[in-house]
Amino acid sequence: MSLTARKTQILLAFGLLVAAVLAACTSASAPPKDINVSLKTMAMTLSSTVAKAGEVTFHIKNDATDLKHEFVVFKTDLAGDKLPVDDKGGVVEAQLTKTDEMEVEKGQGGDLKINLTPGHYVAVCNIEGHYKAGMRVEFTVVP
Ligand SMILES: [Cu+2]
Repeated sequence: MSLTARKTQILLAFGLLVAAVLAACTSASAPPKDINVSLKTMAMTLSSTVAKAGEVTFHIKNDATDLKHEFVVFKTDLAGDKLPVDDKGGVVEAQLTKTDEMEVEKGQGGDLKINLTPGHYVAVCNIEGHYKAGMRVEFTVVP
């Protein structure tokens, strides 16, 4: 084999390796079935705002050092800041479709598994005043 052919072969092999790595990276960014949830006074963040339909596990951590918080998940087409509230600012859960919820003491954590169908969801902390103070986040479940 000539030196040129050998070089071509090496370049081809390298190209295939790059393509394989790129493909692996692409599949790694597919919607997750595990989502990390951080609760703070007064904020809520998710490691991903897109999830894959089916059993989704929320790994919840209450990162606050002062208060207990909740993670309550509603399936709704309403925007995160447009949920029905009572005169104390609490979300009226009876007017919504609640999938599940978990309370987490300050500094503690826990896993919550929920079977989710495709659609739009809003998660909130429904301890009095916390929703209005900003403890809410929207996410989408895709097929
Ligand atoms: Cu809260």
